[in-house]
Amino acid sequence: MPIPKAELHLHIEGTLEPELAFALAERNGIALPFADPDALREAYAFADLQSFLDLYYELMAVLRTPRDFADLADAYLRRAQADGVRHAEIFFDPQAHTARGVPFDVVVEGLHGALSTSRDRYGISSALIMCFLRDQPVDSALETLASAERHLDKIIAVGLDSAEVGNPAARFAAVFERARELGLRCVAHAGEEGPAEYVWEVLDVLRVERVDHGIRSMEDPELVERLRAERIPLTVCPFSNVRLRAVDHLGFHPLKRMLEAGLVATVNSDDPAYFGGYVQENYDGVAAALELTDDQICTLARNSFEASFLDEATRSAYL
Ligand code: ES4
Ligand code: ZN
Repeated sequence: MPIPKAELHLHIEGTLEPELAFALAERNGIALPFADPDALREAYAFADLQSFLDLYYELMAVLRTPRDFADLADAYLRRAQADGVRHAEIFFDPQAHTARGVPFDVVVEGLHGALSTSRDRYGISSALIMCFLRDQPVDSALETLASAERHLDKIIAVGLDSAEVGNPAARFAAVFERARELGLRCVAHAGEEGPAEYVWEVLDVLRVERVDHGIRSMEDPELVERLRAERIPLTVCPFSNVRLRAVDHLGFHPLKRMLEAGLVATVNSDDPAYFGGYVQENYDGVAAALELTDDQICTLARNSFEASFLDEATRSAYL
C-alpha cells in the first residue's frame, strides 16, 4: 500500500499520455506529427526545460473541448488514487489554451467538472492552481487573472511557470498583488534551472507561500536558513529534475540534504507523462537512490499535507 500523500506540483497538461493524445487527436480531427504513441514517446529525450516545453505546448493542440479537459483530469485522478494520493493541487496553464483559441471558460469548466467528482469517485480532494506563463507579457497575465474573476470558487491559487532563466518573476509583482486581493493563494516556480536569487525574488517580490522546485536554494546557506525558519514548503520533483538535466542523476539529487537541513520538502511528479513516473514512482526512486530512511519517507508525506492549502481542520487531521 502506498503511503497517503498530497500531490502539490502537477501540471495537468503534463499528464497527457501519448495514448490519450492520439485518442483526443482523432476525436477532434487533428493530425499529430508522430506516427503513433510509441514514436511520440521516443521524442521524450530532453536537453533542458525549454526542449521539453516546446513539445509540451505542441501536444496541447489536441485539447479543445470541456470534455477533453475533463477526460485528461479524470485520467490523472484515477492514476493518483493508485499512488495513495488523498489530496491534489493541480496546475493548469490557461494562456497556453487561450492563445490557440480555446476559451478560458472551456478550460476551467472542463477541469473543474472532473475535479468536482474526484472525492466521490477516487477519495481525493482537489483544487486548481492557475499558472501564468513567465515568458509571456504581463498584460496577458493580467487579462488571464481578469478572466478568472468569474471562477474564484473553482481556483485556490495562482502560480508562475514556463521558461525560468531570463524571465524574472519581479515583472509579475502587480499580478500577484491583485491575485492576493482577490483571495487567491500564491506560489511560483523558482530555483529549478535558475539560481538561488530567483527564489529570493519570488519570496520577497511575489510574496509566495510555497516555492515550486527550489532545489538551487541549497547553494545559498542564508536562503536555506530563511526557508527553514519560516517553514516555507518546497515542492520538489525528482524525476523532472533528472529528465530536464537540472540534476545529473537521481543519486545526486539534493532532496536528502534538504530534509537534513530541516526544510519542508515534498515529492511530486510535475509532468508525469513526460518524465517517466507518477508520484509514487518518484517516492520509490528517491528512497532507493538516496537511501532515505523510513522516517524521512514519512516526513515527506507529512510535509505534503502540511504544505497543502487544505482548510486547517482537514490539514491537521492528516498530520
Ligand atoms: C514545467 Cl517542469 C516545468 N517547469 C516550468 N514550467 C513548466 N510547465 C510545465 N512543466
Ligand atoms: Zn512544474
